[in-house]
Amino acid sequence: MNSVMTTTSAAARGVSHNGQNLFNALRAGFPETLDACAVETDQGLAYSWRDLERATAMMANLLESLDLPAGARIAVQVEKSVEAMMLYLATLRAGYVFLPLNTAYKSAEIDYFVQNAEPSVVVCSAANFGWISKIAFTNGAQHVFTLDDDRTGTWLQRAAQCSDQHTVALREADDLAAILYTSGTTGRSKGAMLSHANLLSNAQVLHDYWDWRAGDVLIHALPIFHVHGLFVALHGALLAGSKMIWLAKFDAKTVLQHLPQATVFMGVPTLYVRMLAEPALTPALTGRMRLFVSGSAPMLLETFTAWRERTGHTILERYGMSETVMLTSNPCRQDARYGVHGSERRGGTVGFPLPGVSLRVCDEQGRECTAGEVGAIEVKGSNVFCGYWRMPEKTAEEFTADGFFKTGDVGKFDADGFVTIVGRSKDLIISGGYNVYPAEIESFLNELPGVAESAVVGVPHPDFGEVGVAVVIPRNGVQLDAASIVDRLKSQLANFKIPKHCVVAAELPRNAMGKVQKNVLRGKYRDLFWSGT
Ligand code: MLC
Ligand code: AMP
Repeated sequence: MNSVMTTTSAAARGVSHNGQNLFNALRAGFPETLDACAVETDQGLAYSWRDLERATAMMANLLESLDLPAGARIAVQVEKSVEAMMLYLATLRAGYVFLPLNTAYKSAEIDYFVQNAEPSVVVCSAANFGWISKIAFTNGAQHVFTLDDDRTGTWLQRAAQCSDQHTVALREADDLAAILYTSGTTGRSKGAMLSHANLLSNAQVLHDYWDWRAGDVLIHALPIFHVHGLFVALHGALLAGSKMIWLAKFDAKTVLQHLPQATVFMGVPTLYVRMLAEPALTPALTGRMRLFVSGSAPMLLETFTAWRERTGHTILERYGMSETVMLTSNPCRQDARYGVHGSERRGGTVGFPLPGVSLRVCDEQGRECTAGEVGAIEVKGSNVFCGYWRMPEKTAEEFTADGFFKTGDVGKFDADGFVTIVGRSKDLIISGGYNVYPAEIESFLNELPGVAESAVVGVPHPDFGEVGVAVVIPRNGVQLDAASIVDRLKSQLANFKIPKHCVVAAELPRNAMGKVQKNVLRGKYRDLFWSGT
């Protein structure tokens, strides 16, 4: 019998737990019958809630046996697997700080993160052990383990020797649970420090706002190194004691196959675009589903509308970021704060500020805008992070005098209270839900031999929403070849950051002040991949 169908989760029942460790709250969400299926994978594996309990205990005991300093960072760059998810939970359980890294990152990127975060433990795939362990040990890590997506690796070998009984480490609300690196508009990435309270408060708000319930089944198709897959999706399912259908990688056909067994799906807009391209997507297939969530990047109104026409379901769009977890959401059920509009999911908007989140839109003078006026989005709440790792000045710059975090997003409220994001003040490209900072790509381009300067801009793309285009200016008398420039970048940067088009040009357009006019470049290349918007 599947207990998630028959029992109310402990979190929903309000069972109390000791201490402020986020793991305790997630564990309290497990159903009473621990033998029920918690995770079913696309490889045909099944894990019970007891498996999650025991494996996280063993892994937490392994971490504790390593005699790590308080607040030690556990950096993890591994392919998605249930064991990798357990490693995250075990890190919480043992009271250390989880540092997930995108599997696409290459050595220059990993080198920076490891130097900056100084993790005590690094876990990587066996294939990358050589170069990653070198970086790790050079930067003071005490332990490097391997973990692969076929349930092998030294991490599991060592954990298998540990006891499956473990007392959850006591942690205060403000103690760090995770550091998520997020690129900067200038300079290098910054580590956003998230506490147990940041993550738990947001997870509890979403549990309620999205009406998670016994019997929910989540299709988990997102990577687990970013907020969306690691926190929003995973915490939601665990708090509700909901079974997860665990896909190692997003594939539209595989998701469609599993839709009839599921009730909740979360994705970035690219995932919806790809599923809409499948003729098999029909209302019959989505009959059991109750909630489709989209976020991390803007969803086009035409995708929102097409989804409703094809499936009969209205996508719930929400907005968040690494520094704040979730900020706004369209309603799942009636939101009493918004009267007649309180149950409407309005396409093109990201909905209402979540309960407990103060969100304001301000003009350049810091005055709060009225409905319809566009300004900078600023936020406050228990979900807002504790600052950037070892960057107190940068942290201070990003907060207003009255304690609001400056998101770098530009938006407006409408008269009914819905928030719309209309742009970004930060120079950022969001491609398939991943953030790409032009400044970072330009700094790599500018280091290449023969390059005088460069500019990277985002242009519309039918699949990824937005992709980068690089314009490169050679030094006097140098012949540059766009294809070999791209090859050089590929050897140094994560693949999703590589501009999808590279042009060698004589000069960059500049204004009277000498500033590069990126808007001119955006206009010039905007129809390169798609003229649909
Ligand atoms: C892959 N590629 C991308 C890309 N993903 N290019 C640009 N943008 C992307 N996002 C390129 C690769 O470089 C490669 O190119 C080719 O596509 C195939 O790679 P792949 O790995 O096989 O791609 P695929 O599996 O199709 O991945 C696409 C995707 C993936 C959309 C499934 O990008 C994805 O899972 N995105 C979700 C990201 C996410 O979870 N974001 C949440 C951030 S949290 P080549 O040339 O090398 O062959 C956040 C806060 C919030 O933002 O609010 O949630
Ligand atoms: P990250 O730093 O990876 O967490 O990305 C956060 C950024 O993604 C936000 O600051 C927004 O610019 C963007 N974002 C997240 N959700 C949405 C959304 N629903 N619509 C538009 N932009 C979004």
